[in-house]
Amino acid sequence: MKTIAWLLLGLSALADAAPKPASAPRSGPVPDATSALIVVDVQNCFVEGGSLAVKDGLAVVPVVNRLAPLFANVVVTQDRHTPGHASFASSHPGRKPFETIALSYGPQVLWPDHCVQGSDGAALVEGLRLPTAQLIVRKGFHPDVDSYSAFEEADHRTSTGLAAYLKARGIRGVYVVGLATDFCVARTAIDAPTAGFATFVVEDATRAIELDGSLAAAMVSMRKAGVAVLRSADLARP
Ligand code: VGL
Ligand code: ZN
Repeated sequence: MKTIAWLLLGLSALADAAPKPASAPRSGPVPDATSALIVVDVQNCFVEGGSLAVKDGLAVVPVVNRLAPLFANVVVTQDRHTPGHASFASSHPGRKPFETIALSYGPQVLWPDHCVQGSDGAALVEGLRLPTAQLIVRKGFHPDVDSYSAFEEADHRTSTGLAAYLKARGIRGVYVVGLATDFCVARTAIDAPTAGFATFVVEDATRAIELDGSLAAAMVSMRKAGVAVLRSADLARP
């Protein structure tokens, strides 16, 4: 038993030591002129020290920065709430953050105050390097309606205009990264195939809030919607 364990350990050490080809063959999709990278909500309020900090949120920054140069089209989203927004627990007397309540458009998780328009928390994380970003979509700015998705607000009626913008620019595939995997990344990714886009989520360029199994549920919903989940190492240079 012990011998087998050492043998396996030895084999894996050998594999680690084996020289890797300079450009390892990659099996994943190749971003081209018809692809867009959508960088979701990489904002101060969602990273370490923020009012709705996602565990390890800053870890997405170097991965996103490495991915961005592979894309001719980069779109950024920002959660931008009014003070006293309906998604804030503080707007509902007696309610606490992370409880769910019924709003006119359906169930709404209540959050700590976050990403208030004009606040430092709403600003993009400083280390984000997206010099070629061509559009910033701000969402969640209607006082009574939340918007996790970059395509459509939570009332499922109000469009952000993003699908039309991307189509007008000839985009056919979107790669979604950022924060948080189980809320704004997932909702954006889930809406994209319906809008007609081939959709990928680059998993290691996202981090989750994780509320009562929300990450597992989001992964199931994304797969059901036809979203392909991959890792940044799978992406080939165009
Ligand atoms: C988000 C909760 C509330 C997100 C935004 O960006 O995932 N989550 N507002
Ligand atoms: Zn929000």
